[in-house]
Amino acid sequence: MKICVFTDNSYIFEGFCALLPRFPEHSFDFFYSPWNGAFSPRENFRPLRLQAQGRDFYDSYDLFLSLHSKQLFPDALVETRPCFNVHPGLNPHNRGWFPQVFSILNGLPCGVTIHKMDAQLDHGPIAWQEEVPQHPWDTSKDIYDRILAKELELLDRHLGDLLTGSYTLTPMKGEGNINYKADFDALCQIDRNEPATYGAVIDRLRALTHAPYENAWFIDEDGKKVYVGITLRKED
Ligand code: 0FX
Repeated sequence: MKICVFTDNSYIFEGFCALLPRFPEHSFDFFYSPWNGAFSPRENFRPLRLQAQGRDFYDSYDLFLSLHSKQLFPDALVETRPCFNVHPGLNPHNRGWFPQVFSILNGLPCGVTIHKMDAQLDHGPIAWQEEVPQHPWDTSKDIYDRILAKELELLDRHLGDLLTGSYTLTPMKGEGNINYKADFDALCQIDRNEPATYGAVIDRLRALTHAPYENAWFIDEDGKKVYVGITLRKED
């Protein structure tokens, strides 16, 4: 089988590659987004704009995988070829951008979903999914690290099943909700005059604390951004 993998996440890429010696009968080609400055071309891992590809490219693979690819898979691809997405969220909850950030704020569950892709974002019947725990002392980074570990655990357990077609697809339980990058950007701007409970403030800062990123900010008297994060520690 010839498999085409699009990824923009180095941690998942490395973890996925570590599984491949178990599947010598299959061949894998890897691509990343041309605007992804974190990667540079190497053998079998090249930048490629998926939107610029056509039918010949689609037909040259048996299976397409998105491992945190920042590129939207074209409708013509997902509607005609088997495409699976490894998504860092528990569909249908908080589909889209940075699911765990929004789970901290709206209390919906988070986790990992491996699903067949259709033309909608993070949407389609589910092959495997698992929730990860979230606690009141977690930041976005704490939950995200758990999600990444769970993604590799599910891939370790199920990649063989995916490659042999040994899975059952289950429809999503409803359409859920969806968040976009603009929703995340709006959260980052803190209005110091906005009334809020301590609980809401702590949750907003937990959701936006994710080293090494500086997310939450307010503007000071000099018109400069001041970045804000939070530290939480539960007693032993
Ligand atoms: O690769 P990824 O973990 O995933 C994101 C989306 O959440 C996912 O739904 C989509 N399928 C995928 C293609 O893109 O994104 P990342 O590596 O850019 O960010 C990882 C985490 O880092 C994110 O969940 C929150 C945090 N982060 C990231 C950026 C860029 C921040 O807190 N601030 C930021 O500015």
